[in-house]
Amino acid sequence: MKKQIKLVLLCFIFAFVGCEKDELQTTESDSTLEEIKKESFSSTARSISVNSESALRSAVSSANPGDVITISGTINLTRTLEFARSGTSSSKINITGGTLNCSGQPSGSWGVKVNGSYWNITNMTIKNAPDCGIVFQNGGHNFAYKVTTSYNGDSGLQIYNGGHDNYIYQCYSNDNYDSQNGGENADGFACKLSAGRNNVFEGCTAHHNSDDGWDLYGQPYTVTIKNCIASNNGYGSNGDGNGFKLGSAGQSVPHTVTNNNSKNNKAWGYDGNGNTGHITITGSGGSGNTKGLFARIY
Ligand SMILES: [Ca+2]
Ligand SMILES: [Ca+2]
Ligand SMILES: [Ca+2]
Repeated sequence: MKKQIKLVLLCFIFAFVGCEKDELQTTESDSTLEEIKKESFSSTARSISVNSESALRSAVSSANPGDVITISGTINLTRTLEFARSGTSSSKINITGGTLNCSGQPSGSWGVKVNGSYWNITNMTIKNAPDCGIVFQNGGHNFAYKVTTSYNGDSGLQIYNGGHDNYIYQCYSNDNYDSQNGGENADGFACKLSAGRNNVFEGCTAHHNSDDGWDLYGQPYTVTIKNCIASNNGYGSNGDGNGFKLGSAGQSVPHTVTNNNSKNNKAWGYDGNGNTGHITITGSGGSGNTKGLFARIY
């Protein structure tokens, strides 16, 4: 209400300045105008610390560019937490710290869903979601740093459904397991089916996930994976167990997979999985994978 009154006042003053400039004399009017302009056009970034689900939801659903939301301790989520708002290229929305325990969510829920753009998500653990831990879709230009996804009921961190220009840096994904499918689906990191362009994973680790370490199944655009480690994946009885699954049959997508280490996975270290695109595999190696290091890499 206060904002509306100020807006009306602002419009009035603009009109006044435009039409009656000669008659506007006092410096007091000038300074009032400056003050109202300032308050109307710049949203003041907030720094908020939250330690409850309701406070977290409120901070996230009203987040503006530049905000810093700090999670303190562990918050138990009773349903999916959605990041729907967006920052800007020069002023991200920042959310950092804490643990989100998603075990109380309804069956089939993702722990966190990022539909907005320009979020910095840092130093956070997301665990025990019935389905994926965190899913990036629709939006883009999101940055995840030191995000750990563990013990979720599908992939730990997934990008799909148009999610683009996401940079996943030094994140950690382990022990994700879709027990209802015998572990057929839960990958450490999945960028698959329908993700957009320019997604990058750098310096991340996936281990002891029930299906694959990384999975680019059906991904139509080049994904970059560098300086990452996949180890001991494929623990589900139905798990495929590739360190890096780099596409699928019927595709020709040239992924870039540089300086990675794939070790002790149940199947292959690196499997093109029928993707006939040229995969640049420079500097990538590994050891101890049951089937071998490279399969169907062209
Ligand atoms: Ca699922
Ligand atoms: Ca699978
Ligand atoms: Ca998979």
